[in-house]
Amino acid sequence: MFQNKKLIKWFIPCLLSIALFLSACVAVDPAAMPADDGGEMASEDGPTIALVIGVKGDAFYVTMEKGAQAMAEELGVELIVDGPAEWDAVLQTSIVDALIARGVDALVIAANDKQAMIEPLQRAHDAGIHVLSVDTFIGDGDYEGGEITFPLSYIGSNNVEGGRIACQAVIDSMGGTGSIYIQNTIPGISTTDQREQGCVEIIDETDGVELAGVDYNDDNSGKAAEQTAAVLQRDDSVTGIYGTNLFGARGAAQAVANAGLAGVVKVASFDAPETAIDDLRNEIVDMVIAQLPYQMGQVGVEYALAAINGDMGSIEPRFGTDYVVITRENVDTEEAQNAIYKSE
Ligand code: T6T
Repeated sequence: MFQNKKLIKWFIPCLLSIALFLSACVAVDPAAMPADDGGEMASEDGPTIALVIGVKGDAFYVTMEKGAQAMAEELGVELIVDGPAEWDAVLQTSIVDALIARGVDALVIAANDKQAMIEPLQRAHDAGIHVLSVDTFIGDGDYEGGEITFPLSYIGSNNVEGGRIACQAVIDSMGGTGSIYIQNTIPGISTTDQREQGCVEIIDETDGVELAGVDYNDDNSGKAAEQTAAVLQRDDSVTGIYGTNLFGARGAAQAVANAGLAGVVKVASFDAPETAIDDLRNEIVDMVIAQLPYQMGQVGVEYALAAINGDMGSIEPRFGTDYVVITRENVDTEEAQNAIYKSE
Protein backbone atom coordinates (compact mmCIF):
# COMPACT_ATOMS: atom_id res chain seq x y z
CA MET A 1 0.00 0.00 0.00
CA PHE A 2 2.82 2.38 0.80
CA GLN A 3 5.30 2.55 -1.92
CA ASN A 4 7.41 5.13 -0.21
CA LYS A 5 9.39 3.75 2.77
CA LYS A 6 9.76 7.22 4.21
CA LEU A 7 6.00 7.51 4.43
CA ILE A 8 5.75 4.18 6.31
CA LYS A 9 8.40 5.36 8.76
CA TRP A 10 6.33 8.45 9.47
CA PHE A 11 2.90 6.77 9.48
CA ILE A 12 3.53 4.02 12.08
CA PRO A 13 4.80 6.26 14.92
CA CYS A 14 1.99 8.62 14.14
CA LEU A 15 -0.62 5.85 14.54
CA LEU A 16 1.01 4.76 17.80
CA SER A 17 0.83 8.28 19.23
CA ILE A 18 -2.87 8.57 18.38
CA ALA A 19 -3.57 5.23 20.07
CA LEU A 20 -1.62 6.28 23.17
CA PHE A 21 -3.47 9.60 23.33
CA LEU A 22 -6.87 7.91 23.05
CA SER A 23 -6.11 5.37 25.78
CA ALA A 24 -4.91 8.18 28.08
CA CYS A 25 -8.22 10.00 27.57
CA VAL A 26 -10.20 6.88 28.48
CA ALA A 27 -8.05 6.21 31.56
CA VAL A 28 -8.48 9.69 33.18
CA ASP A 29 -9.41 9.28 36.85
CA PRO A 30 -12.60 11.31 37.53
CA ALA A 31 -11.28 12.08 41.02
CA ALA A 32 -8.46 14.06 39.38
CA MET A 33 -10.96 16.32 37.61
CA PRO A 34 -11.88 19.63 39.24
CA ALA A 35 -15.01 19.15 41.29
CA ASP A 36 -16.90 20.83 44.12
CA ASP A 37 -17.65 19.34 47.51
CA GLY A 38 -20.38 17.25 45.87
CA GLY A 39 -17.67 15.72 43.67
CA GLU A 40 -19.67 16.18 40.45
CA MET A 41 -19.05 18.20 37.34
CA ALA A 42 -21.80 20.52 36.05
CA SER A 43 -24.72 18.65 34.52
CA GLU A 44 -24.26 17.55 30.93
CA ASP A 45 -28.01 17.44 30.29
CA GLY A 46 -28.70 21.13 30.58
CA PRO A 47 -27.43 24.37 32.08
CA THR A 48 -26.41 24.61 35.72
CA ILE A 49 -26.99 27.80 37.68
CA ALA A 50 -25.29 28.40 41.02
CA LEU A 51 -26.70 30.65 43.73
CA VAL A 52 -24.11 31.69 46.29
CA ILE A 53 -25.79 33.24 49.32
CA GLY A 54 -24.23 35.65 51.81
CA VAL A 55 -24.27 33.27 54.76
CA LYS A 56 -25.93 29.99 55.70
CA GLY A 57 -28.72 29.89 58.29
CA ASP A 58 -29.98 33.46 57.70
CA ALA A 59 -33.77 33.54 57.14
CA PHE A 60 -33.32 36.22 54.48
CA TYR A 61 -31.25 33.81 52.35
CA VAL A 62 -33.40 30.81 53.25
CA THR A 63 -36.27 32.74 51.66
CA MET A 64 -34.15 33.78 48.67
CA GLU A 65 -33.20 30.14 48.09
CA LYS A 66 -36.87 29.15 48.06
CA GLY A 67 -37.63 31.74 45.36
CA ALA A 68 -34.62 30.63 43.30
CA GLN A 69 -35.58 26.96 43.65
CA ALA A 70 -39.20 27.63 42.62
CA MET A 71 -38.03 29.47 39.49
CA ALA A 72 -35.46 26.79 38.65
CA GLU A 73 -38.20 24.14 38.83
CA GLU A 74 -40.51 26.23 36.68
CA LEU A 75 -37.81 26.74 34.04
CA GLY A 76 -36.46 23.19 34.27
CA VAL A 77 -32.85 24.12 35.10
CA GLU A 78 -30.46 22.65 37.61
CA LEU A 79 -29.79 24.94 40.58
CA ILE A 80 -27.04 24.45 43.11
CA VAL A 81 -26.96 26.59 46.24
CA ASP A 82 -23.98 27.18 48.49
CA GLY A 83 -22.72 29.81 50.90
CA PRO A 84 -20.19 30.35 53.68
CA ALA A 85 -20.96 29.27 57.24
CA GLU A 86 -19.89 32.74 58.38
CA TRP A 87 -20.01 36.09 56.63
CA ASP A 88 -16.46 36.04 55.26
CA ALA A 89 -15.09 36.95 51.82
CA VAL A 90 -12.25 34.40 52.09
CA LEU A 91 -14.68 31.52 52.70
CA GLN A 92 -16.94 32.78 49.93
CA THR A 93 -13.99 32.99 47.51
CA SER A 94 -13.25 29.25 47.95
CA ILE A 95 -16.87 28.51 47.07
CA VAL A 96 -16.64 30.65 43.92
CA ASP A 97 -13.38 28.93 42.90
CA ALA A 98 -14.95 25.49 43.34
CA LEU A 99 -17.87 26.55 41.14
CA ILE A 100 -15.48 27.82 38.46
CA ALA A 101 -13.72 24.43 38.53
CA ARG A 102 -17.05 22.66 38.36
CA GLY A 103 -17.90 24.62 35.20
CA VAL A 104 -21.30 26.07 36.12
CA ASP A 105 -22.94 28.18 33.42
CA ALA A 106 -24.08 31.10 35.58
CA LEU A 107 -23.34 32.40 39.05
CA VAL A 108 -25.87 34.46 41.01
CA ILE A 109 -24.15 35.78 44.11
CA ALA A 110 -24.67 37.93 47.20
CA ALA A 111 -21.04 39.05 47.49
CA ASN A 112 -19.68 39.21 51.03
CA ASP A 113 -17.58 42.30 50.34
CA LYS A 114 -17.89 44.91 47.62
CA GLN A 115 -14.11 45.08 47.01
CA ALA A 116 -12.70 41.69 48.07
CA MET A 117 -15.12 39.74 45.85
CA ILE A 118 -14.25 41.63 42.64
CA GLU A 119 -11.21 39.50 41.83
CA PRO A 120 -12.80 36.05 42.36
CA LEU A 121 -15.85 37.09 40.37
CA GLN A 122 -13.66 38.47 37.59
CA ARG A 123 -12.05 34.99 37.47
CA ALA A 124 -15.51 33.44 37.06
CA HIS A 125 -16.35 35.91 34.31
CA ASP A 126 -13.02 35.22 32.55
CA ALA A 127 -13.84 31.49 32.67
CA GLY A 128 -16.99 32.22 30.64
CA ILE A 129 -19.47 32.09 33.52
CA HIS A 130 -22.32 34.63 33.50
CA VAL A 131 -22.11 36.58 36.78
CA LEU A 132 -25.13 38.32 38.38
CA SER A 133 -25.38 40.10 41.72
CA VAL A 134 -28.27 39.53 44.05
CA ASP A 135 -28.89 41.45 47.31
CA THR A 136 -25.34 42.92 47.52
CA PHE A 137 -23.23 44.40 44.73
CA ILE A 138 -19.51 44.67 43.96
CA GLY A 139 -17.62 47.88 43.10
CA ASP A 140 -20.04 50.78 43.16
CA GLY A 141 -22.99 48.70 41.92
CA ASP A 142 -23.35 50.67 38.69
CA TYR A 143 -22.84 47.88 36.17
CA GLU A 144 -23.52 50.11 33.18
CA GLY A 145 -21.11 52.99 33.64
CA GLY A 146 -19.39 52.35 36.97
CA GLU A 147 -16.14 50.89 38.24
CA ILE A 148 -17.06 47.24 37.47
CA THR A 149 -19.27 46.36 34.52
CA PHE A 150 -18.95 42.60 33.95
CA PRO A 151 -21.86 41.45 36.19
CA LEU A 152 -24.97 41.39 34.03
CA SER A 153 -27.36 42.71 36.65
CA TYR A 154 -27.74 43.87 40.21
CA ILE A 155 -30.99 42.54 41.65
CA GLY A 156 -31.86 43.88 45.09
CA SER A 157 -33.39 46.56 47.30
CA ASN A 158 -32.59 50.26 47.17
CA ASN A 159 -30.69 50.25 50.44
CA VAL A 160 -30.00 53.98 50.83
CA GLU A 161 -33.74 54.50 50.53
CA GLY A 162 -34.34 51.67 53.02
CA GLY A 163 -32.05 53.34 55.57
CA ARG A 164 -33.87 56.63 55.10
CA ILE A 165 -37.29 54.97 55.57
CA ALA A 166 -36.16 53.18 58.74
CA CYS A 167 -34.61 56.20 60.41
CA GLN A 168 -37.43 58.55 59.44
CA ALA A 169 -39.82 56.13 61.16
CA VAL A 170 -37.62 55.98 64.28
CA ILE A 171 -37.42 59.78 64.41
CA ASP A 172 -41.21 60.06 64.05
CA SER A 173 -41.80 57.65 66.91
CA MET A 174 -39.16 59.49 69.01
CA GLY A 175 -41.31 62.62 68.64
CA GLY A 176 -38.71 64.32 66.43
CA THR A 177 -35.95 64.73 69.06
CA GLY A 178 -33.23 62.65 70.71
CA SER A 179 -30.34 60.58 69.49
CA ILE A 180 -30.16 57.45 67.37
CA TYR A 181 -27.72 54.59 67.74
CA ILE A 182 -26.99 52.42 64.69
CA GLN A 183 -26.27 48.69 65.07
CA ASN A 184 -24.46 47.69 61.87
CA THR A 185 -22.80 44.47 60.68
CA ILE A 186 -19.39 44.60 58.97
CA PRO A 187 -18.02 47.55 56.97
CA GLY A 188 -17.62 46.81 53.25
CA ILE A 189 -20.98 45.09 52.67
CA SER A 190 -22.81 47.14 50.05
CA THR A 191 -26.30 46.72 51.52
CA THR A 192 -25.61 47.55 55.15
CA ASP A 193 -23.13 50.34 54.25
CA GLN A 194 -25.89 51.97 52.21
CA ARG A 195 -28.51 51.47 54.93
CA GLU A 196 -26.22 53.28 57.38
CA GLN A 197 -25.65 56.03 54.81
CA GLY A 198 -29.41 56.53 54.31
CA CYS A 199 -30.01 56.75 58.05
CA VAL A 200 -27.16 59.24 58.60
CA GLU A 201 -28.53 61.39 55.74
CA ILE A 202 -31.92 61.61 57.46
CA ILE A 203 -30.34 62.42 60.85
CA ASP A 204 -28.25 65.18 59.24
CA GLU A 205 -31.36 66.62 57.59
CA THR A 206 -33.34 66.68 60.86
CA ASP A 207 -32.89 69.45 63.43
CA GLY A 208 -32.93 68.24 67.00
CA VAL A 209 -31.81 64.67 66.19
CA GLU A 210 -28.25 63.45 66.71
CA LEU A 211 -26.28 60.35 65.79
CA ALA A 212 -25.27 58.65 69.06
CA GLY A 213 -22.82 56.32 67.29
CA VAL A 214 -22.41 53.23 65.14
CA ASP A 215 -21.20 49.78 66.22
CA TYR A 216 -20.29 46.80 64.03
CA ASN A 217 -21.37 43.38 65.30
CA ASP A 218 -19.72 40.96 62.78
CA ASP A 219 -23.19 39.77 61.74
CA ASN A 220 -23.67 38.32 65.22
CA SER A 221 -26.78 39.08 67.28
CA GLY A 222 -25.08 38.15 70.60
CA LYS A 223 -22.37 40.74 69.98
CA ALA A 224 -25.02 43.27 68.88
CA ALA A 225 -26.88 42.70 72.18
CA GLU A 226 -23.70 43.26 74.23
CA GLN A 227 -22.74 46.41 72.34
CA THR A 228 -26.26 47.84 72.62
CA ALA A 229 -26.44 47.07 76.35
CA ALA A 230 -23.18 48.98 76.88
CA VAL A 231 -24.46 51.99 74.91
CA LEU A 232 -27.78 52.07 76.77
CA GLN A 233 -25.91 52.00 80.07
CA ARG A 234 -23.56 54.86 79.29
CA ASP A 235 -25.78 57.15 77.17
CA ASP A 236 -29.30 57.93 78.32
CA SER A 237 -29.85 60.37 75.43
CA VAL A 238 -30.39 57.35 73.13
CA THR A 239 -34.09 57.05 72.43
CA GLY A 240 -33.91 55.40 69.02
CA ILE A 241 -32.04 52.40 67.62
CA TYR A 242 -31.76 51.21 64.06
CA GLY A 243 -30.53 47.67 63.33
CA THR A 244 -29.29 47.55 59.73
CA ASN A 245 -30.02 43.84 59.31
CA LEU A 246 -31.64 40.88 60.97
CA PHE A 247 -28.77 40.18 63.41
CA GLY A 248 -28.15 43.77 64.52
CA ALA A 249 -31.86 44.41 64.98
CA ARG A 250 -32.39 41.19 66.94
CA GLY A 251 -29.49 41.92 69.31
CA ALA A 252 -30.58 45.53 69.80
CA ALA A 253 -34.16 44.47 70.59
CA GLN A 254 -32.94 41.93 73.17
CA ALA A 255 -30.77 44.54 74.89
CA VAL A 256 -33.64 47.05 75.00
CA ALA A 257 -35.97 44.43 76.51
CA ASN A 258 -33.34 43.31 79.06
CA ALA A 259 -32.75 46.91 80.13
CA GLY A 260 -36.50 47.33 80.72
CA LEU A 261 -36.61 50.07 78.08
CA ALA A 262 -39.16 48.54 75.69
CA GLY A 263 -41.37 51.33 74.39
CA VAL A 264 -39.05 54.01 75.79
CA VAL A 265 -36.27 53.39 73.28
CA LYS A 266 -37.78 53.05 69.80
CA VAL A 267 -36.34 50.33 67.57
CA ALA A 268 -36.51 49.85 63.79
CA SER A 269 -35.59 46.44 62.44
CA PHE A 270 -34.31 46.02 58.93
CA ASP A 271 -35.42 42.54 57.81
CA ALA A 272 -38.44 40.49 58.74
CA PRO A 273 -37.71 37.10 60.30
CA GLU A 274 -40.36 35.63 62.66
CA THR A 275 -38.38 36.89 65.68
CA ALA A 276 -38.67 40.51 64.49
CA ILE A 277 -42.43 40.07 64.10
CA ASP A 278 -42.63 38.64 67.65
CA ASP A 279 -40.64 41.65 68.90
CA LEU A 280 -43.04 43.94 67.04
CA ARG A 281 -46.10 42.31 68.60
CA ASN A 282 -44.44 42.47 72.03
CA GLU A 283 -43.82 46.20 71.57
CA ILE A 284 -40.03 45.88 71.72
CA VAL A 285 -39.62 46.79 68.04
CA ASP A 286 -41.70 49.55 66.43
CA MET A 287 -41.33 48.85 62.75
CA VAL A 288 -39.97 46.07 60.58
CA ILE A 289 -38.76 46.62 57.03
CA ALA A 290 -39.26 43.49 54.98
CA GLN A 291 -37.24 43.09 51.79
CA LEU A 292 -38.37 40.72 49.06
CA PRO A 293 -35.69 38.00 49.04
CA TYR A 294 -38.02 35.42 47.45
CA GLN A 295 -38.41 37.66 44.41
CA MET A 296 -34.64 38.34 44.33
CA GLY A 297 -34.04 34.59 44.06
CA GLN A 298 -36.66 34.18 41.34
CA VAL A 299 -35.33 37.03 39.20
CA GLY A 300 -31.72 35.90 39.73
CA VAL A 301 -32.47 32.47 38.22
CA GLU A 302 -34.67 33.90 35.47
CA TYR A 303 -31.94 36.34 34.39
CA ALA A 304 -29.23 33.69 34.66
CA LEU A 305 -31.10 31.43 32.23
CA ALA A 306 -31.76 34.35 29.88
CA ALA A 307 -27.99 35.01 29.82
CA ILE A 308 -27.21 31.35 29.15
CA ASN A 309 -29.68 31.43 26.24
CA GLY A 310 -28.10 34.62 24.87
CA ASP A 311 -31.27 36.61 25.50
CA MET A 312 -29.42 39.65 26.89
CA GLY A 313 -32.24 42.05 25.92
CA SER A 314 -34.46 40.75 28.71
CA ILE A 315 -31.89 41.46 31.45
CA GLU A 316 -32.11 44.82 33.25
CA PRO A 317 -28.69 45.94 34.58
CA ARG A 318 -30.51 47.07 37.74
CA PHE A 319 -33.62 45.29 39.01
CA GLY A 320 -34.82 47.11 42.14
CA THR A 321 -37.01 45.14 44.52
CA ASP A 322 -39.52 46.73 46.89
CA TYR A 323 -40.07 46.84 50.63
CA VAL A 324 -43.05 46.08 52.81
CA VAL A 325 -43.02 48.24 55.94
CA ILE A 326 -44.65 46.25 58.77
CA THR A 327 -46.08 47.95 61.86
CA ARG A 328 -48.46 46.80 64.61
CA GLU A 329 -51.29 48.33 62.56
CA ASN A 330 -50.77 46.25 59.41
CA VAL A 331 -48.97 43.14 60.69
CA ASP A 332 -52.00 40.90 60.17
CA THR A 333 -52.67 41.98 56.58
CA GLU A 334 -52.03 39.48 53.82
CA GLU A 335 -49.28 41.66 52.36
CA ALA A 336 -47.38 41.83 55.65
CA GLN A 337 -47.85 38.13 56.43
CA ASN A 338 -46.55 37.17 52.97
CA ALA A 339 -43.48 39.33 53.46
CA ILE A 340 -42.29 37.54 56.64
CA TYR A 341 -39.14 35.52 55.95
CA LYS A 342 -39.12 31.71 56.11
CA SER A 343 -36.66 30.19 58.53
CA GLU A 344 -36.56 26.69 57.02
O1 T6T B 1 -30.28 42.21 55.34
C1 T6T B 1 -30.04 40.99 54.71
C2 T6T B 1 -29.25 41.25 53.47
O2 T6T B 1 -29.91 42.20 52.68
C3 T6T B 1 -27.86 41.81 53.84
O3 T6T B 1 -27.09 41.97 52.70
C4 T6T B 1 -27.17 40.90 54.83
O4 T6T B 1 -28.00 40.66 55.94
C5 T6T B 1 -29.27 40.09 55.65
O5 T6T B 1 -29.06 38.84 55.08
C6 T6T B 1 -30.06 39.85 56.94
O6 T6T B 1 -29.34 39.14 57.88
